[in-house]
Amino acid sequence: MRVGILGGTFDPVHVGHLIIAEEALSQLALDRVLFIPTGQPWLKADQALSAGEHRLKMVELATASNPKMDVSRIEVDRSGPTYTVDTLEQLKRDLGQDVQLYFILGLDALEQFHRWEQPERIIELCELAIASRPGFQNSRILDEQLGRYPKLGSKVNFVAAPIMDISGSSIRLRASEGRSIKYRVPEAVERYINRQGLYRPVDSLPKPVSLSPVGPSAQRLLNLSLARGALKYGEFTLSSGKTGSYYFDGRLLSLDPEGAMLIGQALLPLIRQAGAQAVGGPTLAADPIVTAVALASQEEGDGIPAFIVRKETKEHGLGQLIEGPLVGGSRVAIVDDTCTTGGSLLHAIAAAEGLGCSVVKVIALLDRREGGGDELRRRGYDFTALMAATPEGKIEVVA
Ligand code: DND
Repeated sequence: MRVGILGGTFDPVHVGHLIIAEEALSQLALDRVLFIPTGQPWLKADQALSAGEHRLKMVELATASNPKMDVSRIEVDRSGPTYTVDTLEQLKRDLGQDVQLYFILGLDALEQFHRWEQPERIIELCELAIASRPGFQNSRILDEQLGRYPKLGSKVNFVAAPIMDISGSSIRLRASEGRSIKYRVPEAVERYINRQGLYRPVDSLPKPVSLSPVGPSAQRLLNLSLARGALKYGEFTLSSGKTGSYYFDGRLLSLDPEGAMLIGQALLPLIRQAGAQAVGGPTLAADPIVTAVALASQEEGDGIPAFIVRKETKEHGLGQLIEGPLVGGSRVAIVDDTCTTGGSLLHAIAAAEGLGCSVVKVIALLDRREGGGDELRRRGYDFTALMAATPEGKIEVVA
């Protein structure tokens, strides 16, 4: 089997990418092309990047109508800097050693090839399919790389493609200036960018209203947790079977009148600062929390509606996963009482994103520091906890 790989940041994917993939498919008689959005493009570490899930979704939308184009999330799901060599090794393992891989890349990417991790190994693992880009002279760039890696000579295939001066950065710039990106990206991608508010100029985003400091409210919440028995130290067996040095029952805090008030006061500034238009979370733990935020916002005059995410889709009625007055396409904050592995938060995030919402903030009252917070941040979400567990098993205020 002959498989083309088109790796890229895809922020956003555009017609330049789709055309080189299509040309590689036909000119190199490939069976299919796999688009692989990068997780952490380490050579672009100084650039702000849209969340991996957004970039992945845009590529899915762009390629959905072509049965020979697929999308892989292996790089978005892999932690640490993204190295192509790791991806190629994994694809060889997954697809079988007999698969012939063609890594498709533009000349600008080839110019940087010597800076990549283990270029020699990459040359062993795949062939290169090189498409021309404006401003880059084929021969100079190739000669330079051949000088460094003579073995590249037998691995290079050129793909003739119309030269298009189009790039992710130019599309981001146009979108941020409110200029049209129509026809530069597929229609579904354009709609997604608009709906999610990607690349929008910062000053068009909702402004934070009054910002009260979060730390003192979080400290009062911690004190109240101890006073109400919501937080207890000792030796406990948790539902997972593991033992722990503390026990936290968020319900004893969020259903306590003072606790609910403090939760609203602590979360509201964070939610406003992120420009969220609604706040939701996974039932049951988040139910009183989102209500507390909605109430606090109403008291300050700019009611932020709440919504609840069911564990499973309702069998009757509209079969909906989300309850409440959430408007599809809104900017939302997702909250929960605790974050352990992040599963419930990710479920609620997926539900909101399924309605075209963009998740601009994720908050937990307590981060147990068992990987969930790191996973959320790795996926590009802006995660904040009010309190977190220390390595010694104590709880401290971190907001
Ligand atoms: P880019 O960030 O340049 O992708 O990344 C290209 C690939 O290189 C990804 O798979 C990276 O993981 C890999 N890489 C980069 C750096 C280091 C390492 C690996 C490492 O292993 O250490 P873009 O989203 O900017 O573009 C995607 C591809 O499409 C590129 O090959 C680019 O040249 C090409 N392209 C065009 N080709 C023709 N006409 C146009 C193009 N716009 C983009 N208008």
